[in-house]
Amino acid sequence: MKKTVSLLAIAGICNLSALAPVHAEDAPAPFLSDVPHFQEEAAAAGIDHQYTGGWEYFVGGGAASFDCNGDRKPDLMLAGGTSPLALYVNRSETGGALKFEKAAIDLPDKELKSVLGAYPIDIDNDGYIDVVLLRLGENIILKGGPNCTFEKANRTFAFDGGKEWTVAFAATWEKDNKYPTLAFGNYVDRSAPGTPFGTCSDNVLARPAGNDKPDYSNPFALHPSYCSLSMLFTDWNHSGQDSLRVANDRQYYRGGQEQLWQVDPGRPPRQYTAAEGWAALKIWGMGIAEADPKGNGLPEYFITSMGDNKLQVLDEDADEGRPAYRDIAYEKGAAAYRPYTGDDHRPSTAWHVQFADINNDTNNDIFLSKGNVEAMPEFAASDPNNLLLGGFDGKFHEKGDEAGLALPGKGRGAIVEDFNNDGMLDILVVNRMQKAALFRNLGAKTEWGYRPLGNWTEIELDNGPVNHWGLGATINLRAGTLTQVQRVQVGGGHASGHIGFTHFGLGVNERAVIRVQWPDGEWSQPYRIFANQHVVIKRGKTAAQYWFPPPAGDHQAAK
Ligand SMILES: [Ca+2]
Ligand SMILES: [Ca+2]
Ligand SMILES: [Ca+2]
Ligand SMILES: [Ca+2]
Repeated sequence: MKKTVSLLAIAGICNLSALAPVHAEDAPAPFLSDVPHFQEEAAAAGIDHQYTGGWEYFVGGGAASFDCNGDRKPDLMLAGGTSPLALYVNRSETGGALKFEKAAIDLPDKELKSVLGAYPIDIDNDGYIDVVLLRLGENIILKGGPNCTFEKANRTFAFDGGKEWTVAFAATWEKDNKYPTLAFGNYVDRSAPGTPFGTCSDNVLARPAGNDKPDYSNPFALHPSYCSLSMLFTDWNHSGQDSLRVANDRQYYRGGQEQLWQVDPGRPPRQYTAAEGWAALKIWGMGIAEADPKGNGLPEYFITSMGDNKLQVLDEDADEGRPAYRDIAYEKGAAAYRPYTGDDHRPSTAWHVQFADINNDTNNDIFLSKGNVEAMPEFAASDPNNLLLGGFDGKFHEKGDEAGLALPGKGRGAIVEDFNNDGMLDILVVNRMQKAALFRNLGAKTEWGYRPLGNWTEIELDNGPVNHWGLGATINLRAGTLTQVQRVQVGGGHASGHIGFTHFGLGVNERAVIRVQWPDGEWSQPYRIFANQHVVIKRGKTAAQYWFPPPAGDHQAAK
């Protein structure tokens, strides 16, 4: 009898271990912070938009978020594929329901179409944010003007938009340059023999010349290129010098891998090699984002893919100064390799990735957009977006379902942004062949309604007349005993980017101290600020300024 019991017990244990989760992320752990609750309100907000098209539009579907009319409310430009590019001007009241008004873009109908992605950046330093449109065919630089007007500036900026299939973009101001360096990531070359497999167009690095206006007439081909879907200028080794990280789609390249290019001023770019520590990684690279949770200037990278995603950290066992990375996605609970809800257990397909403190508890969170490429049978057809909330246990906790984000859709590009200036980040997701979703963050759900999440601050930088928005600047924020670091960047994600306020969660802290490392490396003085305010930091000024959004009901200011 005793023997039987123990055998059963052993059998039970064996069965349990056979069923036991292989990865730590499956083990439930208590999550002690607030879970934000989102309400989908695209239709009510006036956004009626789809990203459409055939094979060439399986990828892309991006969005740009930036202020085009000077009211500091982020406006939206959404890629439409075979549908036209759409501009939505933000009319949301502070803390209220999200509201957008569709506005015209003065471009021929043909040029409004075939847009895959959009990134905002003030290329010519005139104070109006311009938009780089990534297209199937000629890429277009839209020069911004007053009151959300735009004009095509390819000729003005001596920019050749090419005819490639462009999905990726990143920009940086190289040392002492007046204008930004632009990197374009191209996908399959559809005109090459044998296409689509093994026929990737070269990516392009466009460095600026010109003094009165930018001149991009001398682009550099980044060869070899491997069907890129995302790029990010990043100072991976804390050298003060950006490199270019590229995510590539193994579906179409042959003999390719993920890439890191050394981009030193005045010198041709050069790929980091295996001899230097760069390890070949072959994934379906769709999107990149970086964060610096240790605050040591050595970023971690999230790279989206099909199946398991990657969270890379510099390998501490490798020699210093070598770009050798270790994947910690599983140990951190961030692999997000299959749907976390519903009954479709096939692997996921992830696209946009963004780090942000979405519940304002001071821990960095991750938003991932997801959706099947089209109807790939090996991958989940119902594939909800992820909200991975950072826990005080150092791990990420899947809360997309509880947060109200697990709606059906075919996510592509996305924007995580505070659209109604209430200090809580909202989320826009562009869906393929389905309507875009707009999620308003209502705060933490309680028995009596919603209460605000933790404290927060949103910081806008003014770096001066050149690179006004301070791309490449690092914001260090100390609150209590905690330091948080964020870098101001345009690039990465999936075909989507934003310029504007940088958001920080402050938890229970009621004040914080900010220091900015400006793009040229100079450190600002410390600025002391109070929580729950919008802050503008002008380079060289001794005090930070507050910006107060118009109170709800103030229609005068919402003009
Ligand atoms: Ca605006
Ligand atoms: Ca401009
Ligand atoms: Ca958080
Ligand atoms: Ca908000």
